Amino acid sequence: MPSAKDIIKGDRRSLAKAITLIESSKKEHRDEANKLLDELLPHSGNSYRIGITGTPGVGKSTFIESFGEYLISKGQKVAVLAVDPTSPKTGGSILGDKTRMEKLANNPNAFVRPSPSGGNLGGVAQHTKETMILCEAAGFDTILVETVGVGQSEFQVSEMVDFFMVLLLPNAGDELQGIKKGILEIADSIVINKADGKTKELAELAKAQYESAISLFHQKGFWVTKVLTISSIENTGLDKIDSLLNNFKDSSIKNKQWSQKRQNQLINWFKSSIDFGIKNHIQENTEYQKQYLKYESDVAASKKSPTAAAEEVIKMIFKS
Ligand SMILES: Nc1nc2c(ncn2[C@@H]2O[C@H](COP(=O)(O)OP(=O)(O)O)[C@@H](O)[C@H]2O)c(=O)[nH]1
Ligand SMILES: [Mg+2]
Repeated sequence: MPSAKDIIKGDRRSLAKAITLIESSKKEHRDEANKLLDELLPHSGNSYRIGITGTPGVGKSTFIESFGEYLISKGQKVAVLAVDPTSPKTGGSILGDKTRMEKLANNPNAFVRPSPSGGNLGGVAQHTKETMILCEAAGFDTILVETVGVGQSEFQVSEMVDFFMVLLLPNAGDELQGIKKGILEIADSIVINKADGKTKELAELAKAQYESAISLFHQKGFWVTKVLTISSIENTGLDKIDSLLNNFKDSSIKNKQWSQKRQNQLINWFKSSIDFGIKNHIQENTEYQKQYLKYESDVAASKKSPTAAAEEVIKMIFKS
């Protein structure tokens, strides 16, 4: 079993092993993982947690590689995690092969961990929160979490990070339609990628359009969503993102929102652990699983109301 001491020392093998424990659904592994998390929690909290979303092909992985290298060149250690629930249709990764980010992964100051495979969104998001704690204890300064718009993944990621960024393509008209309702409202910044070559002008145009779109919705609190243009292949605009992130953090601390958000992250983690724990409990026990599936088919056939069925399942668990 990997030790907390080795993880704090920054030993990558121990960190990788600990993450594997976290991702395991075996009871004894969960127990070990929880023990490690308890030991490491006091050593966590010192990173900047950044969520990055956007439709496939917008350039999330390319951006993360470029920006990761940029931060490392400034002396940081960068961890990259992904929330990529396995698609039930394809059974494969939605974020794409590039989530492996070979260039960055070979950098000694980077740690790239692809999404656990075969998981549902709840489980994947749960493991990512825990993995984030391990990475912080191991001394990473920035944690970049990549996700796509599958199910509620963007919303789940936005609840586990300090700063949430939406990457867009330079054709605003089309893109505005593809974005899930509410995403722009929760974005701390909108970043228009591919502001290079033939699409450079289009990107500037899109920036103006998004700025006026943003001015239409009510912004509460200390921060107004910022729109930036970058090129992840030409590495332009990365410095603007860096200073934006620093401004956000300063202003968030000054307005007493930083620690408030961290507290909310912990509470969300606690709540989702209860949901996740109950689901796990059902899955682990063959008798419960059998009963659960029976209720599910009764619900599907309208033989039982979903509320009544859920209550009976909960009663069944608590009786034991
Ligand atoms: N011109 C241009 N192409 C880019 C840029 N960033 C990414 N790409 C290309 O867009 C495609 C999708 O990039 P990828 O990072 O895999 O997108 P993801 O699906 O959002 O992770 C690849 O062919 C990239 O080379 C950029 O800033 N400019
Ligand atoms: Mg990708």
